[in-house]
Amino acid sequence: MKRLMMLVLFTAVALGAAACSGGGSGALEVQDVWGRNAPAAAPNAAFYMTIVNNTGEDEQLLGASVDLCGATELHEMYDKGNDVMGMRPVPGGVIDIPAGETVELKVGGLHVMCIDKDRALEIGEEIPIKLTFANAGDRQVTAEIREGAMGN
Ligand SMILES: [Cu+2]
Repeated sequence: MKRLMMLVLFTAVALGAAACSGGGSGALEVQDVWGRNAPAAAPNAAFYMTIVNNTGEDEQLLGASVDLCGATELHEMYDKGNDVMGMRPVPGGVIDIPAGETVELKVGGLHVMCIDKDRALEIGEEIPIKLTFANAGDRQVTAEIREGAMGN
């Protein structure tokens, strides 16, 4: 029994070491890209995603481009005071994704803002988005349109 415990311990330590030794060997991953459905009459839309930086280097999301959007900006929500939330372009125009960290673009926080879209976004459709990163360069991802409440 004691020997088994030692083996388990050793395995756990070995696995832990393997998991921690990944500096620079991992990839930049963009996961769970989605947006809310919106009628054609709504001028704007937002897209959300999770960006995982498993590389050993700090990364930055510099911008995004979506064909059906007249313009695309990286936005954040902020407290305007009196319980009112507003949104604005992120400071410096970029979103930092430090080495080893995960940054979520999510409802009520960071998002890709689609301005002057030219049509409706229907539930279930897939919208191609080109993301531009400082190190990884251009990355093509696909947003799934899901049903969502109106407003940000
Ligand atoms: Cu916005």
